[in-house]
Amino acid sequence: MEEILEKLLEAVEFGKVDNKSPFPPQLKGQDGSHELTISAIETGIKPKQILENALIPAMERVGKKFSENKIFVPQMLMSAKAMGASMCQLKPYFASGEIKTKGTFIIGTVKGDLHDIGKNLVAMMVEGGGWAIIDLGVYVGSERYIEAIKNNHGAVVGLSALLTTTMVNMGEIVSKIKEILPEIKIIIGGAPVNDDFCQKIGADFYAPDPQRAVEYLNKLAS
Ligand code: B1M
Repeated sequence: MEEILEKLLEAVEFGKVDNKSPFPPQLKGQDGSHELTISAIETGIKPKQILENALIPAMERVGKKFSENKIFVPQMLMSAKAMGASMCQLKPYFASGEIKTKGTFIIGTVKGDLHDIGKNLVAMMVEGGGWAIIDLGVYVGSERYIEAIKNNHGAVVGLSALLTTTMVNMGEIVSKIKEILPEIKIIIGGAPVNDDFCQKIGADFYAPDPQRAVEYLNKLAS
């Protein structure tokens, strides 16, 4: 059991999706996260163990290496893809309630902005950290955030913006959410925003990268 989870951890950490995938070269010809997750389930390993002993630690390693500039966006995307292949096999267990999530994270790129690469990375890392994700996509205005929050009691909200022009929209969305639902925790991120801006608009936390978002969320959940 240990061996298969170690292999799965390695596959996700280094972005090996399936046995046909040529990336990463050092794992060429070996099973990827897709096959390893299926084998783990067939061997009788509980989905919760797969998540907690392979996927979450793998994404923690990836997040840490990314924060420390030891890996870059392409490697992180491959890891996220490998994690996604594994999560596809685990989804039915989430749906049945056999795996409990730490909470729900609603994420979107703010109105006026269609950059979604960073937002998608954050969503995948947070999902890998054991959270249920509601991805509202791009061009998201306050009404859609508020509707999603009302439908998901206790959820945490994440806003992403990549344009200096859409930072203004981010501020307006935070104000509208806090006006109606002041207890909701809001994380902001994206290249043009920073901690000062976060405080200025009344958001709760600025995450410079996905790992910092995961760490903040896990503190909220503990
Ligand atoms: Co656009 N674009 N773009 N673009 N684009 C930038 C952002 C820009 C800096 C390029 C430049 O001029 N040098 C510039 C913005 C300038 C500014 O406002 N200061 C720019 C512009 C101007 C534009 C257009 C206006 C161009 C035009 O049409 N004239 C237009 C805007 C369209 C719109 O949104 N309405 C536009 C369009 C596009 C494309 C469609 C072509 C494409 C987007 C494709 C897509 O996302 N699906 C695109 C791209 C790819 C870029 C660059 C090249 C790359 C952005 C990216 O994905 N980075 C970018 C220049 C650059 O950065 N070199 C640029 C990688 C990504 C992983 O990083 O999103 O920062 P990032 O996410 C990071 C962190 O910020 C953080 O985690 C991620 C990982 O560390 N993070 C969060 C992000 N969200 C978070 C949320 C969190 C926590 C952390 O919690 C909720």
